[in-house]
Amino acid sequence: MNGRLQARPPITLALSKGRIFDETLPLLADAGIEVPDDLEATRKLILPTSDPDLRIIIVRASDVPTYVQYGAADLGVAGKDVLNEHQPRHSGGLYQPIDLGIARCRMCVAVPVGFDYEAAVYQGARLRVATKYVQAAREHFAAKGVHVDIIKLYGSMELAPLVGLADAIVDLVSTGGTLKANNLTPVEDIATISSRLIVNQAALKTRRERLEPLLDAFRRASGSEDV
Ligand code: PRT
Ligand code: MG
Repeated sequence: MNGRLQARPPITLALSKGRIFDETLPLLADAGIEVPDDLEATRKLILPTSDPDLRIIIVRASDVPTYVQYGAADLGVAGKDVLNEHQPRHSGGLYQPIDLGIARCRMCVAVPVGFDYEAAVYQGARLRVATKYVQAAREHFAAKGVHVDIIKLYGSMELAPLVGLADAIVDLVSTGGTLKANNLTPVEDIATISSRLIVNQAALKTRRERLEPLLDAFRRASGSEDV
């Protein structure tokens, strides 16, 4: 032992590009934290912030819980939709203390305009449902007692009913513009969605004095109660 203390990595916050990054920045700014890099212009995946002890990593939206669960990130911001699909859902390691109220949308069942969804469900037809949200769709239709075949897709769900891949989709809707542009209409709401701050449980214990002020800042900036 040479007696030197091992330098600890800065607190690491995992965000995804797009609306989560865009809507988290103002919350950080409220906490006095600026992100100097222009995300559009840089290809960097690790971004410093004005706080030397806080850095941001850029990952796919659906990978945020994985980075936080394994402790590669101390914190992250992820949609409730993503958290609901994350496996194993009830594993330890992930704590969801704050609903940030950002990136809001609804999760819906949608069908082509003119498709009689109620009649199809009433007649007990076996519906084919295309979605990225397999878990949520399964739970929704099981609770209704409707038999469905779920077809897993990774994007552009709106296309599936237009080309005969599925009768219905389960997707996120915010303005409704995408459904409308593809001649689809929402027929059922499954859930309201917003993004949560998630925290690695071990980090919360070992780095509590660093993380608590950040959590408080997020709570204040989002005007959120603990969930
Ligand atoms: O795009 P990528 O495959 O990398 O990942 P992602 O789609 O998971 O990431 P991203 O950045 O698109 O979304 C991140 C999070 O934002 C999601 O996990 C949701 O919690 C939240 N969010 C809020 C949304 C929307 N609103 C939303 N409208 N995510 C996706 N959409 C899509 C929707 O799937 C549909 O294709 O936007 C389209 C509908 O929008 P409207 O406005 O036309 O209704
Ligand atoms: Mg997307």
